[in-house]
Amino acid sequence: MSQPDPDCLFCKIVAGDIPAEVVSETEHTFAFKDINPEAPTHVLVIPRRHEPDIGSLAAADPDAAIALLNEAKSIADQAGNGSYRLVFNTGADANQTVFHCHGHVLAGRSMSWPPG
Ligand code: D5M
Repeated sequence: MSQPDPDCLFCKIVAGDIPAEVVSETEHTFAFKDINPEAPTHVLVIPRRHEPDIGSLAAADPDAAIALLNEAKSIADQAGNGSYRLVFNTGADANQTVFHCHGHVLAGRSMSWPPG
């Protein structure tokens, strides 16, 4: 099992050291509302273990990666009509700013494509 990163914002949220609006907790995942919501539903679903991105998580702990995808769907199902966007910004050029894997669950409004 990987250790929490003491410098990681999202590890601190999982540990309860930084407050968050918690949406769900499971064995492998932790979900909370994004502090800067871009849609009526904007929830971050993260693995409890510290991995920098979804590819690293899938390689290191496939069960946790699958659990994260299942939890994202569960949150989206509660949000509305079945339409949602699940985004994993990966790498600085893709606008990843927190390097603890997280999926953005966005729902509750119509969306355009491509993203900016
Ligand atoms: O997304 C990182 C996301 O993390 C961004 O949408 C803001 C959100 N964020 C940052 N700090 C917090 C706290 N403290 N609570 C809730 N949400 C937070 P990225 O894909 O890395 O750009």
